[in-house]
Amino acid sequence: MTESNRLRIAIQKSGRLSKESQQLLKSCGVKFTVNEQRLIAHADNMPIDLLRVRDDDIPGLVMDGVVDLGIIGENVLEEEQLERQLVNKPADCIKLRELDFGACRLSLAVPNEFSYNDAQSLEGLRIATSYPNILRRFMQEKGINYRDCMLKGSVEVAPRAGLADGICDLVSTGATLEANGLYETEVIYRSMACIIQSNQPQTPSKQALIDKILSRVNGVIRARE
Ligand code: PRT
Ligand code: ZN
Repeated sequence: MTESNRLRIAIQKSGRLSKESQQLLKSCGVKFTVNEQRLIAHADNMPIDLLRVRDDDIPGLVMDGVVDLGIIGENVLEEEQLERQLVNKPADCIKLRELDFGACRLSLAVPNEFSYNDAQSLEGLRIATSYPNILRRFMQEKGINYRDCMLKGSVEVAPRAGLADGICDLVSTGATLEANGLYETEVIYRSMACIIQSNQPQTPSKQALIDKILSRVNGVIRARE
């Protein structure tokens, strides 16, 4: 029995979005206690269950209607949407709003000694990334041929390790690029955290709860501005 009368919200279990996702929901009046060992946290004062999962799983859980809402970086949402479109899986959901945390950009970067003029400088080169679909879209738009080097982590060390000529990775302060002798050449996607809803039909009571949460999120963010 996978249907539930309780609203299911997927948030990142542990990582850069988890504290702020929990804080946002608490500021909206959702009372819950997280047990680090548990996947699910039940709210005490509203019919809401929080699912604490890897961020990469959140868009798919929402698009498949397994959960009703998710809090996720737009970068991960966009990448999953492009991936699902390729393999004909459900790729739709409703972006309720952008949030006020999780700011970063997906950028191309090359070693300091690389002489870069424009994106054409990457023609025929190998680029390490965890975002192959967003990278492909950008390179196709520019008409540039390149080769992939898919890495889920440690993307920034790929050029020094001789695995790739450049990288396409998330940047916020730029300190990681600098520490690895790389410089940023193009921003290909700008991202914030966002809240998304499954496009499955909701019962009136669940939709009313979603509307209430969203209106409180709007209020919380307005007050923080
Ligand atoms: O375990 P799980 O799969 O859930 O987490 P994760 O390791 O995949 O993700 P996590 O927690 O690192 O990031 C979650 C989300 O936070 C990302 O998808 C982005 O939406 C957002 N975010 C914001 C960032 C950054 N800023 C960021 N700086 N995610 C990653 N980084 C990394 C980046 O990959 C690079 O290694 O930080 C480094 C660069 O930071 P600077 O400050 O040195 O430029
Ligand atoms: Zn992840």
